[in-house]
Amino acid sequence: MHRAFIALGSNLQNPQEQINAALQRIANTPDIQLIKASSLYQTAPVGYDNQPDFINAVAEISTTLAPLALLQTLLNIETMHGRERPFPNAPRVLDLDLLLYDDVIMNTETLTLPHPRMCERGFVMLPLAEIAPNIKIGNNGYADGLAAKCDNQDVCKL
Ligand code: PH2
Ligand code: MG
Ligand code: MG
Repeated sequence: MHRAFIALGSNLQNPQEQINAALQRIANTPDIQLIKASSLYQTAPVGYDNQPDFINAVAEISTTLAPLALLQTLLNIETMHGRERPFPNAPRVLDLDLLLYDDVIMNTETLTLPHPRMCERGFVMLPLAEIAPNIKIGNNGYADGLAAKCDNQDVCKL
C-alpha cells in the first residue's frame, strides 16, 4: 500500500457539493481507501483574480495504484464532474491535484512530485497541515512549518 495526498478545489457549480461528491467518489474508487479528509476551506483565488472564491480541501488516501495510474484516476473523476480547461488557472468545477506519493520525488512531463507549487499555497498547506502536520514535503520541510509561512493568505476554515 502507498500513502498519497490529494488537493481538491472548486469554484463553480456549488463548490462545497463538488468537493463532498469528489471525496465520496475517491472513497468509492477500487484500489483507493480514503484515510482522512481535512475540513473545507474558503480561499481567495491565486493566479487569476477575477473569479469566485474557491472551496479547497486535502485528502489522505492509501492506494495500490502507481503514481501515473492514480493521476489518471483523478483526471477521470474531474471529467465526470464536467471539468473544462479554457485557460490556465481558469475557474473550475473540480480540480484534483496529486500532492505527495510516499516520499517519491519525480519530475516528468505528466507528473511532478511533490507538487511543484504546493509549499507556497495556503489553500493547500493549511488543510494539509490540519490532517498531517508532520508530513515531509520533499526537501522543503514539514507541513506544519510551511503552513505557518502561508498564514497571511486569505484562507478560512469553514
Ligand atoms: N488552484 C489553482 C490556482 N489558484 N486558488 C485557490 N484559492 N484555490 C485553488 O484550488 C487554486 C487557486 C490552480 O489549480
Ligand atoms: Mg491545481
Ligand atoms: Mg490540476
